[in-house]
Amino acid sequence: MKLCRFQNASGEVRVGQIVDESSVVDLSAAGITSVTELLEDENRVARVESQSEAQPLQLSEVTLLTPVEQQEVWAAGVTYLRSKKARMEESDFYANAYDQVYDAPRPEIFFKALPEKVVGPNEPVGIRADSKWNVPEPELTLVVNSAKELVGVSIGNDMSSRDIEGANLLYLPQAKLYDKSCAIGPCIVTGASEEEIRQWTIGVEISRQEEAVFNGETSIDNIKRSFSELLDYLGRSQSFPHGAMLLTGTGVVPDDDFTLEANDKVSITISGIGTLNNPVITV
Ligand code: DO4
Ligand code: MG
Repeated sequence: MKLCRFQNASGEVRVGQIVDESSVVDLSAAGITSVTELLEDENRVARVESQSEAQPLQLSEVTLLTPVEQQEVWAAGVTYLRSKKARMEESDFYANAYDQVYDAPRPEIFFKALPEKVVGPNEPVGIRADSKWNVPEPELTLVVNSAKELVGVSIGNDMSSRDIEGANLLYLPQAKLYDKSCAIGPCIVTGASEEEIRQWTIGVEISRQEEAVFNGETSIDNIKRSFSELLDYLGRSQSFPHGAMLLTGTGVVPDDDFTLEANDKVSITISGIGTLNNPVITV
């Protein structure tokens, strides 16, 4: 089941079920007004299916929004070998930290974004004005409810300033968390098991003036740690009254001579979910 938030032609925000590539069913007639509330409900499948006869809207007539409402957004790091290698290369003095965290029992997990810093489909993601080396990080995003149960997955972009991150590990929050530094969408897929999700691929294409300037893809199965392991550490000693999102790390990193520019377009595709498209601006 693909759940989304959208704005209809009258400007009202609704929760919907994407039923095929071009249509979405407005779930407000089933009393569903928030994604968060639906993810709390054990009977969500039946509630959504109660609208299966409803007349769908064309996706082209609505504006998809990020599915993030009040959830905290966190991110795991150095969960793919590719990420470990890239980080060790960018950081002369701290390479050892990345090497060690890849194999350590405790994963790297950091706070990524407040909901107001998260953008949705087709909204601009930001590159920092004080950074010279910026990349998108395409990441499978785990969605948990307030019971810390995995209730869905989405697509995330952990926008990162590699020069700031590489200059000093203590600058990580500045490299990772600023206006428009995270995109999540276009929907939340519920009901898929970890085994199924691990069969999916994740890829990114970056285009500049309509020309592709970077393409890369990997398998979700290359994530070193299990989803339950990541969620276990995320949920230790903290509660999430509205649920949370956890980006699971990147396995696709452009070569070191690549940096994003304003007006580039970033398209991240996860085979079982869809595509998240965002233009780039300087913030
Ligand atoms: O430690 C730096 C960040 C790692 C990260 O964001 C990733 O591996 O995706
Ligand atoms: Mg990342």
